[in-house]
Amino acid sequence: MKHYSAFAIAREALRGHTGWERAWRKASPKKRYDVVIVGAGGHGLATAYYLGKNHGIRNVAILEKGWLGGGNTGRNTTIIRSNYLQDPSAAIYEKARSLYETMSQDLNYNVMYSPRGVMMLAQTEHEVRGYRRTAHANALQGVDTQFISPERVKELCPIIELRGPRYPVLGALWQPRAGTARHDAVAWGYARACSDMGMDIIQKCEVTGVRSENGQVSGVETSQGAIDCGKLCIVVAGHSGHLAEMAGFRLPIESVALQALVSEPIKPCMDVVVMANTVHGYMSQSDKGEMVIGGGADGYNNYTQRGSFHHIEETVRALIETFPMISRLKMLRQWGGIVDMTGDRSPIISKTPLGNCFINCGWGTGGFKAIPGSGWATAEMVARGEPGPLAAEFCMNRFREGRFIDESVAAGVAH
Ligand code: FAD
Ligand code: PYC
Repeated sequence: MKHYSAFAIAREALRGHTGWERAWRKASPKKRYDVVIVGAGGHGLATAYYLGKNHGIRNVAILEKGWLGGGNTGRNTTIIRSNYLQDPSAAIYEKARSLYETMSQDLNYNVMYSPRGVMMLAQTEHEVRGYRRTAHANALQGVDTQFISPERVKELCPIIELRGPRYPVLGALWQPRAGTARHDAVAWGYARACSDMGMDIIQKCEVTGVRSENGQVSGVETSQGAIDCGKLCIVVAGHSGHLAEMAGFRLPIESVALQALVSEPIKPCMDVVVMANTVHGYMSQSDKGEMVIGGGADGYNNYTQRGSFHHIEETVRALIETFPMISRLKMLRQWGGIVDMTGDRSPIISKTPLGNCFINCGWGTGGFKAIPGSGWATAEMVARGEPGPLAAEFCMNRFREGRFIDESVAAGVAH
């Protein structure tokens, strides 16, 4: 793999950009792999990357039914933060956030990580108490957050109206090192590094069946033929229930659409991310100048990977209370992704009833921020056959045993 650098850009500029090579190889399936990963989203690719990098396992295929990064990884609003309440969540999201800090150097790929700060507005007394509690918990967990006053909110984000008609801003939970990254660059950066390690990324390869013998997976059926494997790892977000059914087990997961939209580009007006969970909206400004906006998840289960008019209206109407200046903006486009939601709003990183089959899912509305930490933890579980400390609490047995990791507030998006 050629090293990307300022020198390489200058060299290519002088020779008409004819020397760039493909970022990842086009691969066809081999008969057998040590590990097959289903799903080339951020979590599947990061799992493959850390399998190679941390555990030396490189005979790996990543199978993707569409194009890599074309699921939720390429459809999210790129918010990265680790201000969760429960200890297992803070540990994995903070691990992920810290890996994001050095990801561009680690992958030699600019993922445009921008630690611009994220604030979650407190707009009711209940939220004030909740976010103060989170700030205390984060202090004990080593996650740098503070509860800040309305005056500080206004200083950090001058376009906010503190005295909204229904919900005044009473303060905010502020994480200064949280921020955003370019979502598809994260997928592309991992893909390039995986391909460089000799792994096969096979696009347009849908898994249609899981073969098993004596409680062990022996391989998968795909739209490009049968593939044998030593271990199988399912990382398909909104399609997890479907894949689990193929493998013969059930998951405590619901699939719903989550939507977002962007405005026309405008001059820089906001250099932090703001989430307003009471009115159900959040907003940041992209490097292109578009206002990136999202709201709550659809209220009914569905697999429609697209936006809807009532969602634009509800989200924008709510946000205008807190950001009156957006009332004059034109909206450019909207889209949706299918998110996989568990009852406690925490992910599943787990062994399954099949001995050599593992699953990573349930990130719901908030898994972009977790990609590197999740990939790290899942790779460790797949390599060793047992979850390590980062993943242990996220096993699916917690639903049978009643050991929920309740993050419905920290999820930050209304469900
Ligand atoms: P995906 O990226 O969806 O990857 C799964 C892949 O599996 C897909 O590419 C799919 O095609 C493939 N697949 C499915 N079935 C099969 C099959 N049978 N065979 C082969 N391949 C298959 N999170 C945040 O942290 N911050 C945010 O700001 C944020 N905003 C969001 C906004 C929206 C509108 C949406 C939809 C989500 C948002 N999220 C956010 C959530 C985040 O996007 C997801 O949690 C995360 O991207 C999940 O990544 P993944 O790799 O698990 O899934
Ligand atoms: O988890 O921070 C988040 C988030 C914001 C929008 C969707 N998810």
